[in-house]
Amino acid sequence: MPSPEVSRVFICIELPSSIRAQGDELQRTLGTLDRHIRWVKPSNLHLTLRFLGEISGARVESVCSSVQRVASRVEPFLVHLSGTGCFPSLRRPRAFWIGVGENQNLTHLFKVLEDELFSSGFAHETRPFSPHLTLGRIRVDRVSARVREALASTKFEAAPFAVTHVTLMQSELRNSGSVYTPLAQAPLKLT
Ligand code: 3AM
Repeated sequence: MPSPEVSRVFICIELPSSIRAQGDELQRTLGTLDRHIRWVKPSNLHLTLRFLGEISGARVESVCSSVQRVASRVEPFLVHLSGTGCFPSLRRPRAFWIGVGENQNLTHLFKVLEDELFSSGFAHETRPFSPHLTLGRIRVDRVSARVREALASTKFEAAPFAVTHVTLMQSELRNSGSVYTPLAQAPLKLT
């Protein structure tokens, strides 16, 4: 039986309400496009840095410390969300996302975090870091040409926002959808 101590967690950047509202607006525009697209609740929109999966309570404590240590060494920076796309491809879209403009500060934060997690016993992430904001997940293998074209032609542009903290998030998978609970919100280095 799984221990109640185990939590499914990931590390992310939470978004300001203005960005979540813009995501919500785009979801509403595309809302009726295809019944197989499950939209992420606007309050759940986030930018994933690292998914850690199920870890023990003791490890959660250790990751909280790691996240805090990393955050205290990285200065706040801006993120510019722009454009949309699909994973793994537009031909077989499983996730529909908003893109993140080229951002060395974000890549640096990911690398520092990755090194810190490796030092505390986590295996390196094998997939390349490709920051994105998942707006919706698509529950079929193929979508129609009409849906593909609509996704391909969707534009998104937001004003840059300041990243001021990093969050360790718990994710509980319920029938009604994922429930996210912040376990630690670590402020970036005060300048
Ligand atoms: O919201 P995005 O897509 O950036 O895709 C999942 C989500 O990221 C990802 O972790 C975030 C919170 O759920 N995720 C879920 N399961 C995963 C897995 N097994 C995963 N990433 C990698 N491996």
